[in-house]
Amino acid sequence: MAKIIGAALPNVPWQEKPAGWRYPVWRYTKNPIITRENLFFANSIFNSAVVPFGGGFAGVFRVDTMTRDHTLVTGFSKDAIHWDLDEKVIFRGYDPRLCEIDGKYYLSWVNLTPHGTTIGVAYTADFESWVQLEDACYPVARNGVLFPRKINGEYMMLIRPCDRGHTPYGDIFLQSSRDLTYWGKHRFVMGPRKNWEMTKVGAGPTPIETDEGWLAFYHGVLTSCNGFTYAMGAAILDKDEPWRVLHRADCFLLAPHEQYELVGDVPNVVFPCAALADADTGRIAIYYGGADTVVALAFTTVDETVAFIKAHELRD
Ligand code: BMA
Repeated sequence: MAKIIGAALPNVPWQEKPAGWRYPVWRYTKNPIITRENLFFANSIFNSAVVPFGGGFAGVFRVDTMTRDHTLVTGFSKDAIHWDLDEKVIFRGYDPRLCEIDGKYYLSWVNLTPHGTTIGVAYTADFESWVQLEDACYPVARNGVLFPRKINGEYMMLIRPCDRGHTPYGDIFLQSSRDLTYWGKHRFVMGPRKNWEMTKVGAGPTPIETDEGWLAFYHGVLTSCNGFTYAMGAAILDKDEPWRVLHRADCFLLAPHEQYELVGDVPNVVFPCAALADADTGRIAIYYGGADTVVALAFTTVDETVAFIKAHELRD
């Protein structure tokens, strides 16, 4: 049985797997959990990040406004399902990720510069005041995802170099830093391999530490005659050298099949940005954007996902 290495989270949101469902990931029956109704002047609220905070939960939410500006706002919840969002914009940009390292909550996101997108980094203790650090990359990059602890004394971040547009390629790389300011030691992690992710891959939620290595959900993109289709895959990265992929599923674990994933501002998108995990039970709740319009929730357990990855191992 695979185990999560980390804190207990007895209030992780949860629904049992539906009877007869053979796949490792299942959706919350009341999806979507966040829509534009959650905030005045929102066109869409999607690709968002959440963490346990103060006995409840806090999050940073991607709100594309009615002027179609990309903004990030905070939100709070008691049960991680019903959220109160704040109208105050904390940063401009999109696709936030959150993780706690040594008692601080770090936000990484797609920061907008005149030269293209890069990875913004900031931290907070209270989700009220933020300290913004240097951008973690030169432009152009997206999908910057920090590991939730230092590895061999260094912070590590997954990144996805790209172009200024809707990039028709993309591999996941890793970079390291002693101080969250200077980044280097770039390593290739993974690129597209199978048809479902043939165009590009990008990191998803903060990796989850397990006794097998880092469980990393990610997104993979297929190009069809009708444009891009975004689905979620999963891999296990080496504990000490996380650029080494130990196991990787050859198929998606969640793809746009439900109406709120198929229909929206950008159809056919499942875009995972966060996961909550309970080390005691192995339960994992995955937060993902549906069709660039809403936030949805799905469930798995560490054991089911690890077993599925190994049963559907990517081979040459
Ligand atoms: C990517 C990002 C995501 C978005 C996806 C599909 O390039 O912009 O925010 O969900 O495209 O539009």
